[in-house]
Amino acid sequence: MSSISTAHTAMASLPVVDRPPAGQLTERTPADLWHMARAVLDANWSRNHTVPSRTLYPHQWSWDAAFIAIGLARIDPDRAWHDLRSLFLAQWPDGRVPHIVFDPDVAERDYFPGPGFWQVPLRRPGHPDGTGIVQPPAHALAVWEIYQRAPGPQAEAELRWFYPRLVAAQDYLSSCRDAGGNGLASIVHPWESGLDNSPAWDAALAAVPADLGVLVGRQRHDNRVAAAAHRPTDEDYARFVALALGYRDGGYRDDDLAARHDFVVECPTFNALLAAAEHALARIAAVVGADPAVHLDRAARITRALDDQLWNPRTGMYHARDVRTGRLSPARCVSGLVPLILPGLPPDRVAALVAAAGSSRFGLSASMPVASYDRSAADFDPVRYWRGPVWININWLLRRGLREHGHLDQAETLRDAMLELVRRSGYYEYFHPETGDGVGSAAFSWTAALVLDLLGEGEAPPVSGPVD
Ligand code: 9WN
Repeated sequence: MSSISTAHTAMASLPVVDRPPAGQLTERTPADLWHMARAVLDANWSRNHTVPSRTLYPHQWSWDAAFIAIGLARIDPDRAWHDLRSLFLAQWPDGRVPHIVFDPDVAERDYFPGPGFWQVPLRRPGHPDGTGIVQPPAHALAVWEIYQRAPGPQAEAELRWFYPRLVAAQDYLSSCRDAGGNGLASIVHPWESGLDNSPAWDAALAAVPADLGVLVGRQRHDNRVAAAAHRPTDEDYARFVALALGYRDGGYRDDDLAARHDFVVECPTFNALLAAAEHALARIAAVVGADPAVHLDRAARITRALDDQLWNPRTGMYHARDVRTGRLSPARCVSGLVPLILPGLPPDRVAALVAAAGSSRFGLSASMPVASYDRSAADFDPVRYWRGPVWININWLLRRGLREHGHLDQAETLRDAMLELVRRSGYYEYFHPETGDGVGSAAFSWTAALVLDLLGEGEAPPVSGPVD
């Protein structure tokens, strides 16, 4: 596997240290961070893909793969292409990209729910097994990023391989998953959001029975390798399992979802990434000789639908919408700020989202990135995942949004805050929003990958508007 040459690669490898002695913390230079990030990604490489974490997540995850590829593109574009391709080998004939692609060498007991639970019926000979649910469509964005790092004939061949697959994935989400009939994609499970345990789902989940009986005879794996206080409660896990079983036992069908399924929700981050993917596809189309206009049109329509359906003028941010009741979730979650990544957003929305990110509710400052949930909420929880902690992937997206709309100073503040966090604490899965301590998995791939991307940035101009 080839490696791009950078000044960084010549330096000696540093050991990956999860939590080094305090004296070493202030000594970490950007070059140290670069080496440590590479070491995390190397240690998490498994045959043809990168696992998010050796302990908690021993398979390949969908949106993780996109973020990981963006970082790999900074050090080894071949490996980035290879990693992302292995995810798409598990794409379903209907276009959906599974949220997990299972490594056949990992035992069923080492992750729950594994392939035996999902019983995916549509196996293609020679293709890996995955789940039947999806995750946010960040892949077109990743494909365009890798291409930009190392353009050329080989990268163009990759674009030609990915383009029809990415289009099929978008078609699936935009048609089969438009359960509300309003131009937005619905998720059928909190796991599909990637922000699994966010308070954004609480209102919709309240209608799903928490029958602990579904956990009998099934062993949670996450609680065995991570602190229970950091993970979803058993009640929520029972709901997660029941929803997955319901969708599975319905044959993973998407017809009449709002009537048949217990959780059908439009998520602002998911739909923002759906629209951002169309912007990326427009750029890819221009290289592979397809029509960019179709994608720009779709991007504009999704952006309009998102703004029409999910904006709450009272809070000045976007909220998840329960398709079954038509109600917006009352919770102010970071998922409602991510539409900032969209070029076509009305200026007043941009101003409100930037203000919310910098407000005491989300707390962007020179020393701390944006929290995942409203810090002033009574149920704000600094360690339970997605209910308060800081995540690097979401902040990376927010920074992209700030740059997109010309808020370059805040974007730099956010970059510095992210780098400071990993310098102090290491490449954790997420971070305590007050102390900055690392929480969750210690050597987490997307944190390392996106920091590589931040460190590798030159003086490039702000990212992407739509193609001209
Ligand atoms: C379930 C792998 C994934 C991320 C999600 C994160 C977490 C899994 C879990 O880990 O979800 O898919 O068991 O909690 O919430 O965003 O993709 O890193």
